[in-house]
Amino acid sequence: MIPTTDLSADLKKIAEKVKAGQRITDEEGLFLFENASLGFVGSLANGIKEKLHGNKVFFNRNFHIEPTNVCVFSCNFCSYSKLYAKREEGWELSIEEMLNMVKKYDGIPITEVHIVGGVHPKMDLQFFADLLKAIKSHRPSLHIKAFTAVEYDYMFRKAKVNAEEGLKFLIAAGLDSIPGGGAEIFHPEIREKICADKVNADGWLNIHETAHKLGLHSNATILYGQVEKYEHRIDHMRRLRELQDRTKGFNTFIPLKFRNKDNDMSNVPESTHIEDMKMYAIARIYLDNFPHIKAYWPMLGRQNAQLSLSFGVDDIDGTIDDTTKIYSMAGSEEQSPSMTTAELITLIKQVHRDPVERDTLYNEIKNYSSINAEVNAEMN
Ligand code: V47
Ligand code: SF4
Repeated sequence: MIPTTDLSADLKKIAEKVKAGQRITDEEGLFLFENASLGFVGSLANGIKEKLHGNKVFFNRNFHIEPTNVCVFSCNFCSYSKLYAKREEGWELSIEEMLNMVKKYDGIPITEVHIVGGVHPKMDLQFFADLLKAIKSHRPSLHIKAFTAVEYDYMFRKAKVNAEEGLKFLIAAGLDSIPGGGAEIFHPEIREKICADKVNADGWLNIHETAHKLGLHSNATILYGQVEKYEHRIDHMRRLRELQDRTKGFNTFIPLKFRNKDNDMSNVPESTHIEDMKMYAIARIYLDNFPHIKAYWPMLGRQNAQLSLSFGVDDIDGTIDDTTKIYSMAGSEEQSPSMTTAELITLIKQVHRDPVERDTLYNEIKNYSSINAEVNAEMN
């Protein structure tokens, strides 16, 4: 698109393209970030969301295990590993301790465990394969979504295996899919400033591409609202859109708002709520080949998660237990994130959407639109 001096005519052209189901260019994406009102992008994004998923909003029943906050890397935005470095709070869980966390959910109808943490020099490929095996042999039907590309890159290099060999080894042990963390911002100019020493963009994308080729699905994130510019957000999403064109392996895109408490970037102000909604909306518009856009409520807070459902978001993740520390330590609204299924359903219904419980791969488990959350005992 060649911008003219007539802003509203240029925006109208983009709107026509989007409504016709056409892909927008990088220049048009940037133009939206720089010139479009929140209402404009919100309405386009909501139109796409409703075309794809109607009035449905997805959630799942999951819990998190964070094996450790010890980390060999030193991302400047990370409050989590910082506390360990200052000897203020650190943990390293054994396989037995993590298995006991899984056992706590015996008889409770959760469908997913999400495992992610710091990169501990002693927790290696074999340790994690043993962990996956232990969980699978205790509860074979539990979907294991585990480890970011950052953790894989380190454990595979240490074990001297390539991505394909390492992933095959973990799939044999019980790995089912890969979460979206560690992507941050791919552009080297920003990556160098915020997380110089961990896997770069090509390494992150290669691990996800290899996983997709082996039949796994994965998610992708962006850490926005820190020192990046709009052009870096577009660059990030372009790399993901290109990979998705090749593999179709991504399920969902998750914008993660930078939180600034107790980390080395505390001087960087956090983005406004308006900026947050704009990020969701433009992600929904630009990433035309991603089936889902997720708002991670423990980081955004409940009300903003509700608001995001009018800005292109169709998924608000799950009933995460308070084992998730990466955000509470960085200053999110949710200091002890946990919601019952009934609370999640009520949250979605309050904004007149239809709550649908899904599994990790977005197979629908139950539509709660005509079920009264408060009186349904089986939901907690
Ligand atoms: O990669 C760390 C982020 C991510 C901060 O795939 C921060 O379903 C904001 O990726 N401010 C890990 N963000 C969490 C993650 C995730 C979460 C929920 C669902 C899924 C999924 C994936 O947390 C890291 C990093 O980008 N993070 N510190 C911070 N101060
Ligand atoms: Fe380590 Fe992840 Fe924190 Fe970076 S964001 S320091 S890789 S725990």
